[in-house]
Amino acid sequence: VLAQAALLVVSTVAGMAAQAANPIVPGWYADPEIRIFDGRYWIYPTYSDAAGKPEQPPSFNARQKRLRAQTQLIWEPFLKQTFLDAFSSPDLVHWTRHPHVLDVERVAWAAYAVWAPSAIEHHGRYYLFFGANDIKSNGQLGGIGVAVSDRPEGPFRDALGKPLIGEIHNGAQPIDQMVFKDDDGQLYMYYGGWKHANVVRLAPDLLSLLPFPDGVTYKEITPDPAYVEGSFMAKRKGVYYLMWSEGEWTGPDYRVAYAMGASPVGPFRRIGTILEQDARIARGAGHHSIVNIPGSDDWYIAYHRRPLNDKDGNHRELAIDRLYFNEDGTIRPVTMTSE
Ligand code: FUB
Repeated sequence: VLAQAALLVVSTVAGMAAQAANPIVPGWYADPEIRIFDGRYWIYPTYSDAAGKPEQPPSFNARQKRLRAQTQLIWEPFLKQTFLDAFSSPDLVHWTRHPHVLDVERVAWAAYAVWAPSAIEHHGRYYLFFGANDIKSNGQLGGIGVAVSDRPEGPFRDALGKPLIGEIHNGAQPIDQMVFKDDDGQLYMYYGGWKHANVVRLAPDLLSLLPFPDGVTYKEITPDPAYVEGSFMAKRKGVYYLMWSEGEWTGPDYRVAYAMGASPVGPFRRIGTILEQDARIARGAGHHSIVNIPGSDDWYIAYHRRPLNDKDGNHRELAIDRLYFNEDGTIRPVTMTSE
């Protein structure tokens, strides 16, 4: 299913093999964001292994103990999620792992639950926005951070020494950020869990927020009561597509829905779902991103899903499938594949 991409990508690599299998890489990963940097595809996912059972809590090192005290959590299933790997490919078929592009050891305020990175190139530097610490309420340490590198494979260094967004605005949990550059160069960041989505404008340094002309910094854009998390923005033929995940993140019905709008800040009109479980292949398919093959109108969706027989909520794997638009700009339901 991915073979055509090898022919179309603006890459110097030619004649790649024809078959790619889903999952695209071994191991537990989730929340993949797919990007193109210098003619190469990049995927930045969450490392998604589980920490163990509540009755058998893992041991903490001194740094984790100190940070856990600040985040007020007793036990967390996300304690192994302390780093981010990235994957790169010339053709969407052959993937190279880039281990530990970000590690909490290099982020003073982050301890675990390092989630859902969003990467963007800006004036020759690479910015990696990430969530950490899974904060539960205001006053706890955690939120959305930003790290910088001269290369897409990192290592990324925390740029602020604290979260860029560490508080709850409009009821939105500060996770699942996605940075989008519009055609006029303005950078927006979409984010939010707990059934609320916000959009903010990034200042030109990408390290601070720029209020909107109406003075509001955090604009709520929750597109639908079913919205849960994992917002993603794409633009095609002048139309803005706000996409997100619905359902329980550990459940089989986790899915992807989308809305369309004429502006990056909405209003957005919900159209429907585009990715759902397939009882023959995998369940819990969600938290996605999409990519356009340069020079074409061919699109792919990267997402995570659960193997049919795996019971651990954190065990998710990465897949890529084709995404097709209809003539009227709506999106066809994705056919999940194993290859
Ligand atoms: O991977 C950790 C969390 O699970 C993400 O932030 C959510 O979107 C869900 O996929």
